[in-house]
Parts: sequence; structure tokens; C-alpha cells
Amino acid sequence: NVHASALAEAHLPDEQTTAFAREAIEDLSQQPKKLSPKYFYDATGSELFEAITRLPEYYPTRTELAILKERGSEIAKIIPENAALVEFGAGATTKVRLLLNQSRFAAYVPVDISGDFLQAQANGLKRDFPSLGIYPVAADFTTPFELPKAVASMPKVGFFPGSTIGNFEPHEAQAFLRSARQILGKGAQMIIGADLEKEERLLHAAYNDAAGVTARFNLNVLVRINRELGGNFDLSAFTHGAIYNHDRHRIEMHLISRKNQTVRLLGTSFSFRPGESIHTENSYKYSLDRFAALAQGAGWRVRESWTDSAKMFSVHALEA
Ligand code: AVI
Repeated sequence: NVHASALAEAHLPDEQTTAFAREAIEDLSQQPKKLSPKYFYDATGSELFEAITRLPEYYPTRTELAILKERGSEIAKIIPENAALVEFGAGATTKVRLLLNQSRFAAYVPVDISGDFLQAQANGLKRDFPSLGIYPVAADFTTPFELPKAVASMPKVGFFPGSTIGNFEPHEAQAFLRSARQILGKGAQMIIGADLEKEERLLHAAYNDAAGVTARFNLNVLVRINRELGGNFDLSAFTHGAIYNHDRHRIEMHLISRKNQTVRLLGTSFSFRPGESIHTENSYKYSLDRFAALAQGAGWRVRESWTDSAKMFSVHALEA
């Protein structure tokens, strides 16, 4: 019954919508205003992010992939036989396929909040790796979760590519690494990607691409607020801006109001001055030393760190 379910949707928002509403109102009430980057990723946002990874200016994805390819045999050497590969967050399967091709894993455990996405991903991998045990876990990987019983006795290898760790505040990044160590257990390994600090011009270009895909990705959070929470943001009255904050070693993404305006959202009004920003994302850039200190602070030992020849991106092998 289409009508009844539409009504249910209008009157009984599910838990996630309620959380989105609560968080959006709280974050837009702050000074300076902000919104959480986790709300970028609905179906459209995930597609826009995939498009970002193919942009000429956005070097992280292709550089990390090249490192994983080039260092494949070195990575394979530190991976025990018949281990379980536990991926925190499940995106495109390109990177994980590389690892699965290079080493003999007995099991793959993708962990992601979106159950539908996990199933599609698992189906695709099952066809190409028929002897691999695939055990998806639908969970928020930033909070503690249990590994499937089937992999209990296998050596564990965590995988966290893409420099997603860079979107966490340093204290959150450390908490995540500590929790991953607990989940994976004693003797575990972890393969993790981290973007490196570099010439500002290159960072600026990567987050202010000429085709405007990153701008659309950033604005998509306002599209979602309008559609899912009944907001009335005028998209043409905000511009995308990404700047490098040297002192804090991070790219900051902002949505900047072009004029004096008031936006209404669920009965609350938010006014904006011209030039006032909503801070939507941080993307921290590490040095090899700062990354090692972060990992060590969370109880990991850095076994090896690999970079490309231009030192754009880094991949680290950690040991619990
Ligand atoms: C997912 N994450 C690592 C991306 C980054 O580079 O921080 C998200 C992104 N934001 C703008 N462009 C890409």
C-alpha cells in the first residue's frame, strides 16, 4: 500500500532520520555553524564521491591503488596464511580485490552501516573468489562490534584504505585505532592508508576541482536536509570552498553563504551573514612521523610504511 507507507514515512521518521534532524539542528545552532561529513553519503553522495576519485586533481585514490599494486608482494609477505581480512567501511571493491589477489585469505569480513550495499558487494566478490568465506557485518565501525564466530580462530588483518581516518578528529582517529585493535585481537595486523601533507597548491586543487564535482558533493548535504528533513536551503545562495589550514594540517570544506538569509528547518530558523560558513568536513593530512605517533598512541606498532615516489600518499602496515 503505497499511500500508507508514504504517510508512515511522513509521520513516523525512522531512527536515522531522527538522528539526522537532531544533529543538523544542533550543529547549525553552533557558532561557527557545522554539519557532519557522514551525511554526505546517501546514494547521490556516494556516486559523487566515486566521481571525485576519478578526477584528475584528486590524487589519493589512484596513488593508494598504485602503492598497493607496487608493494603487493611486500604486503603479502607480512600477511599470515588463511587469515581473515576485515575491512572497516565497504566502498568500491577495487582495493580489496588487489589484496585478495595477492594473498591467500580464508575469509573476508566487510563492515558497513549500509546492509544493502554490503550484500551487493558480497555477491560480486563471491563470483570471483568462490572459495573465500564472506561474512558481512552491518554495523557502525566507529563503535565496538563483534566479529563473526566463523573467523574466530583465524589470524586477523584489518583494512582501512582511502585515508578515511583523515576525516576523523585526531582524538577520534586514535579512539578508532584503539577500538580496531580490540576488535581484531592480539597479534592482528592492519593495513591503513593516510594522505600526506604536501604543497598547498596540490591540496587546494584536489578539493576545489575545476569540474565542480566536489562542490556538488559538498552541497549534497543541503539537498538531503531539504528532501529528508523538509529544510528550505536555497542551493544557489551557498558556494563551496575548501581551504588548507596549515596549523592544524587539514583541508577544511565549507559552504559559504552568498548573502544575508534565513533558512528554516523543522520549525527552527537559522540566519546567515554574507560570507558566513557551515564547516562540513575536515580532511587531515599526516606526516609519516605524525601518523606513526597516532598509531603508537593507540597501541599499534608500525611494521612498515610505504609511499609513492612523489610522497603524495602513504600506506602503513601495523601490528597489534
Ligand atoms: C572519504 N575521504 C577520505 C575524502 C577526503 O579526501 O577526505 C572525502 C572527500 N571530501 C572531499 N573530497 C573527498
